Amino acid sequence: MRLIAKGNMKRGPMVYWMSRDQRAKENWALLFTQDLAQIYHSPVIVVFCLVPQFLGATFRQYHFMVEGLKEVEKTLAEKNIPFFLLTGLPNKKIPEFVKKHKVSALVTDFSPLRIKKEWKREVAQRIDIPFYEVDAHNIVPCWTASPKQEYGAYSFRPKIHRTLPEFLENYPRLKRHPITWKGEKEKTDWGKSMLTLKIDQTVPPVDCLKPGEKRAQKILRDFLRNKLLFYDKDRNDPTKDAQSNLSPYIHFGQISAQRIALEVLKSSFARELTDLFLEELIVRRELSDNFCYYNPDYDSIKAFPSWAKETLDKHRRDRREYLYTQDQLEYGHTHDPLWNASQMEMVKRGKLHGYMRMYWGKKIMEWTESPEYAMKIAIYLNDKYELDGRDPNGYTGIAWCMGGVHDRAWKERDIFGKVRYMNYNGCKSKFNIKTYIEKWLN
Ligand code: FO1
Repeated sequence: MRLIAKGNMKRGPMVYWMSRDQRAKENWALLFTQDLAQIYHSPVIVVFCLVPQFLGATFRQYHFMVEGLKEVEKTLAEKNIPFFLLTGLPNKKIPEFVKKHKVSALVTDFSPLRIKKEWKREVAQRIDIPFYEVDAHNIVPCWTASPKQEYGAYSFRPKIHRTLPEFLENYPRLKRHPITWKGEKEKTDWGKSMLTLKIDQTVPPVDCLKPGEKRAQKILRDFLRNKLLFYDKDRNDPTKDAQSNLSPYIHFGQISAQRIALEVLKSSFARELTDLFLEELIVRRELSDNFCYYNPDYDSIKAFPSWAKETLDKHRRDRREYLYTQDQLEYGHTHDPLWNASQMEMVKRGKLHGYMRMYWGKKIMEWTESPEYAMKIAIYLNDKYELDGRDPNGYTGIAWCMGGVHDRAWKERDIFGKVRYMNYNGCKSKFNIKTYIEKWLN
């Protein structure tokens, strides 16, 4: 927890402005708000500000998020904590709410993205009460793990492992709040709130991943019981459903990485197996928050390491054997059925397999006229179709593909220069390509 802005407490409720960590249980930001409220004998209120559009999110992501929020409202009500859904921009709606209800202090969760930094700054300028920020998303708070942008997992891993024991602890229970809020509270009108959205309604919800805290716990149990054992063998095989499928739930905060890590460590699996999964879940994921937090250009080629910018510049004019437009890529109309299948998996399932994400990104780089255009298309498609789009993990993964972020230089070649190359044969050795193509291209 850290104090964003000082101020004088008022006599009203303590408020948690929920944004990234959309869960009632095991949420450090909410637990901190409740602690504050108990010290000052105040009620607790949770507000969520539903914005009309958010970085290209479509109906697919908003639906997943709102269904999860409905569950949050129910769970909070059982704990005597009212949930307010505000619609509009937080820089206006949050200060209004604070003034109207004479809020004592405001708490919010942490996101490394530019948009959340702006929201926080503008809210802080418009309120005069204490304003706290709690990193409820990472196990080791982003600003504690490292004070600067890390070069790669190798430099970040020791820092995480050194501080992990202090933070990887069990959560206290969210108590039924002893002080009831006496103010008026009309019933949340979810339908009416959804009408305020100005989003692309043509991307449908996915039916294979149902939203919500309870469903996330079920998927975690299923992963531990049926998949973790095969994780090292099958995790890179997109024809097998061997990944955890937890990333959309983590993205919306419907489950915490801390809970997942605690359950994996409690399981009786061999350490080298769990270490592999925890490397992805903890080191790689927190490294992506580190990258986005300390590098404001995380969605541009400006964020690439200098060796990558140099080598890509040198190869800007290399002949591209294939050149595709955004539409051709979006509809999977390239010469490569494997790549087309990966695009269709993203469109249909809303979650492209982790291994295929690399091939998918590398080929966009190879088949477009510039690294800038490649980044723009990859981010656009990822954020339009992926349930976990707009996530630091996504921006970092794309920057890894296009510009060697957190990677090293490789043997120089056309177009990529010294940025790591991936090809069809690389996939052939990993899994049955024909099976994968049949699965997604019919
Ligand atoms: N956060 C909000 O506070 N309000 C929103 O209306 C909102 C919409 C939204 C839609 C898609 C999506 O992927 C994320 C969205 N978020 C929203 C932000 C999200 O919860 C995180 O805060 C960000 O992803 C930052 O990591």
